[in-house]
Parts: sequence; structure tokens; C-alpha cells
Amino acid sequence: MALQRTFSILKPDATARNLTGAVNAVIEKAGLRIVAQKRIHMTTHQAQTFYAVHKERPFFGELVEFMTSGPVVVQVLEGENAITHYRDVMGATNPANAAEGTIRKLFAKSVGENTAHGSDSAENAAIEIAQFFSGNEIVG
Ligand code: FUP
Repeated sequence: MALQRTFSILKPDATARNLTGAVNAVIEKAGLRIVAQKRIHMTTHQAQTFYAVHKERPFFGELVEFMTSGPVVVQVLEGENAITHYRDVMGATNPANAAEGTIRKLFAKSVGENTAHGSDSAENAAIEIAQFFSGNEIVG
């Protein structure tokens, strides 16, 4: 088992419903440590850069609009196998398919407004963390 860091976003549907503490409780109960966290309002440029991999997808415009519609909480989570572990804790992209007890099953409104983001690989985790945090903001 390897100690890893992953990048997380608590999305605008979570901040709008005052659920960031409730989501953090699930994260911490799952054994992940929040080693960096800040609340920001993403710019359109930041959201387009972050989701560039989806830029040809039909939902890209809506996704950028949603991610910039209100505050988000960006985080770095640390733990054993944090990348795949957090993906399991979040549950499936579409809350209709998410397992019981997962963040998306508990809180997500729809496939678009699905409460949380988590990196899908070590390479992307490093890129995503670097987009939003400098090294001295991460305190393990
Ligand atoms: P995930 O890795 O689970 O966040 O899912 P994806 O990378 O496939 O999708 C990124 C985001 O695009 C989702 F969180 C929400 C949005 N999305 C849609 O709005 N519609 C879709 O059909 C798929 C994804």
C-alpha cells in the first residue's frame, strides 16, 4: 500500500446546500486526511483548463457553467491508495448508479451536479493539485 495524494473538489451544488462539512465528514470517516483546502470561485478559464479533456463532449459548456456558478472547495486528500480509495468513496459519476453510502449516492443531485470530483490517476492528481495549490499550502 502506498501513501498517496489526490485532488478533490466539492462542487457548487455542495456549497449551495451548505453540505461541505457533511461531505468532509464522509471523507474523514473513510480514513482520508484533508491536507489542504480552500474555498474559491473558479473562473471560466480555470474550469475550461481543468476539464480540457472533455472539451469535445456535448456537456462541456454546461459543465463549465456549473463549475463557475458558485463557490467550490478545492482540496488535497492524503491516504493509503488515496486516488482509487477516494473514487470508491465518491461513487459512480451518475448518482443513480452510485453505491449506498458513497458521497454521490448520499448527496448528488444529478450526473452533472454530482457534488464531488476526484482525480482518476496519479498523473492527473499531480497536474490538478498543481493547478490550484502551491507546495507550502499543503500540510501533511
Ligand atoms: P468523474 O471522473 O466521475 O468525475 O466523471 P467524468 O470525468 O466522466 O466526468 C466529469 C464531469 O463531467 C462529471 F463529474 C459531470 C460531467 N458529466 C456530465 O455532465 N454528463 C455526463 O454525461 C458525464 C459527465
